[in-house]
Amino acid sequence: MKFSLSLGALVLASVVDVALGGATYSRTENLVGQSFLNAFTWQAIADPTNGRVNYVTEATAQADGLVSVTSNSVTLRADSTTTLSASGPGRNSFRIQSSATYTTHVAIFDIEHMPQGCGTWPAEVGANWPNEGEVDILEGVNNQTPNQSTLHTSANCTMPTGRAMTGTDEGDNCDVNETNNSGCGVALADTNSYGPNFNGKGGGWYAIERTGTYISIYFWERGSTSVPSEVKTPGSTINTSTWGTPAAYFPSTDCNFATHFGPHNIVINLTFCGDWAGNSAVYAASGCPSTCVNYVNANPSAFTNAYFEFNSLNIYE
Ligand SMILES: *[C@@H]1O[C@H](CO)[C@@H](O)[C@H](O)[C@H]1NC(C)=O
Ligand SMILES: *[C@@H]1O[C@H](CO)[C@@H](O)[C@H](O)[C@H]1NC(C)=O
Ligand SMILES: *[C@@H]1O[C@H](CO)[C@@H](O)[C@H](O)[C@H]1NC(C)=O
Ligand SMILES: *[C@@H]1O[C@H](CO)[C@@H](O)[C@H](O)[C@H]1NC(C)=O
Ligand SMILES: *[C@@H]1O[C@H](CO)[C@@H](O)[C@H](O)[C@H]1NC(C)=O
Ligand SMILES: CC(=O)N[C@H]1CO[C@H](CO)[C@@H](O)[C@@H]1O
Repeated sequence: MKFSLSLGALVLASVVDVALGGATYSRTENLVGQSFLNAFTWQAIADPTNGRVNYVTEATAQADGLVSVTSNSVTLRADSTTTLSASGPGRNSFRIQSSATYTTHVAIFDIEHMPQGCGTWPAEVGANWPNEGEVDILEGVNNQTPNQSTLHTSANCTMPTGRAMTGTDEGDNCDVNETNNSGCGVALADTNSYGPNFNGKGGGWYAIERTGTYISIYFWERGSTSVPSEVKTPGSTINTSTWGTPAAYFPSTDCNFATHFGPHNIVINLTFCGDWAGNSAVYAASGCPSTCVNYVNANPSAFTNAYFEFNSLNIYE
């Protein structure tokens, strides 16, 4: 299974209130419950990553109980009751994309639960992929590492070594062509940032800050004493220079951001198997049984915990 919380590109750009070097921002969206859901559109499309998945419409998701909303949460899940025919479509799941696009911005995701289980994967992206870039804020597979944040770009975008971040540099070349789609990833240091550990803690906060000269990813687990109060209880303004060292830091030193990153939509998706999670070596290393596709077809109850629960999404520009 594989799920993503990504920012990629599509259309417009709302702008902007930036100060230099760590910045202050004003809130433009406070998305909770129904307003969170309303900010996204459902994409019942073929999975670009070739997963054993069937992305459904919002109407189908509602009818099948794959989406639920309360006054303070949104839950998005995959089907966990249907045994699939090998010759039929994949497991029903969700792929939603923000209607708005973002350039310079901060997004704070308060996440209670993320998909876990054998065969899962989450992502943000740009339309004209990879030419407008993609930032995978959170991406993981099969309960396993990598729990990483990654940039995917066109050619001539690299990251310097020795960056000021708490995560571990997993590769400096962001060019998808030269890295077989891997891009430049940073493994997060906090072992509670992903999978069952994350869920056991009651989740936490992921945040992205994108400016004209850097992209930073922050993570704080629930209960952390270092989570800034303006992240824990989002208000009308934030000042990211008070947030400490980011988990992952991607500066524009050797990457022209203007030519590598366009306006990005937020994409939240959950797929099974496919290019990464279903890769036989990756799948075998995760200790999951059978082959990925057979497992996904035959074991609906294994996907009971394949869900995202979001408490809120606050956007600042
Ligand atoms: C989510 O969608 C983005 C954009 O298409 C893609 O790059 C990413 O791999 C997808 N992740 C999953 C889990 O489908
Ligand atoms: C893709 O990368 C290969 C090297 O891995 C290079 O030879 C080729 O020119 C690149 N193609 C493009 C379109 O950048
Ligand atoms: C943001 O925080 C930094 C670091 O504490 C501080 O120097 C700066 O004055 C703050 N900016 C604003 C507008 O409050
Ligand atoms: C690569 O990017 C640098 C700036 O980061 C620029 O100076 C250089 O001309 C670019 N090279 C190519 C081949 O586009
Ligand atoms: C590139 O990735 C594909 C699919 O993820 C994989 O099948 C292939 O072996 C990889 N190629 C290289 C050279 O690593
Ligand atoms: C939860 C988890 O898998 N954490 C891992 C994140 O990545 C780092 C670096 O690869 C590992 O050391 C952690 O164990």
